[in-house]
Amino acid sequence: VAAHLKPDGGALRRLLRLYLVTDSQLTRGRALADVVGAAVQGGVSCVQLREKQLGTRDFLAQALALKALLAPLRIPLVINDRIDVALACDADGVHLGQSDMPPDEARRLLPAHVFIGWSVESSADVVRSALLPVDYLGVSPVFATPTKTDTEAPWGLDGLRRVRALTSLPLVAIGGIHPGNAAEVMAAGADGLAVVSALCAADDPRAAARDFLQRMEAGHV
Ligand code: TZP
Ligand code: MG
Repeated sequence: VAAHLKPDGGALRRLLRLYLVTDSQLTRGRALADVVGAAVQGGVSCVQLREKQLGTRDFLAQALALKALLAPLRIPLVINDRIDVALACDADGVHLGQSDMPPDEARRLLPAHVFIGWSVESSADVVRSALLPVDYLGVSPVFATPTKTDTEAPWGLDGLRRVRALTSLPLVAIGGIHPGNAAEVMAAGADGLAVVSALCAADDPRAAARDFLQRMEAGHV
């Protein structure tokens, strides 16, 4: 990640390829930084800090620790939802859901080099995204998942194909993704896979990340 340039579409697509989204409640007692460190050794290309249960102070402390880990490796750190925390830790990106700060407001508050991801849960959201200052879309959820249950109906692979046809923005698929479905999700039009449990809860997060990337390559996508 260049110091103060927002990655363009092509660079962003590459950075989003294997996108770890954290949940420290799923790491089975291991420190989050250890799990993230192992996963990036295995080839994770982007990390989003998403910790719904943490208060602001602990959330910021985690953000600063991950930033220190990832910046020397040129792996972008994305902060879920919290613009203030993103600013405080000099994050590379923020990820916004449909109930979070509207992208226009976030864009006004953030430095120009910080990229914005936006979760789309309906076709209307995808259409709306064309008018918004967002840099990639999270297609959410692609499959039903116990990790997040307060979602709209899953898109499925057909839905992901429909989103692909509606937008040229980089697309990250999220929800129920594991190495066994990685290739077909990519083939349906995703530029990257966003993964919580299949990386955070893996026995060996480094091996799990490698497994994802091998299967994505084997699928020639
Ligand atoms: N947004 C849509 S689904 C989801 C989020 C944060 C959770 C995905 O978790 P998992 O464990 O990768 O299915
Ligand atoms: Mg949110």
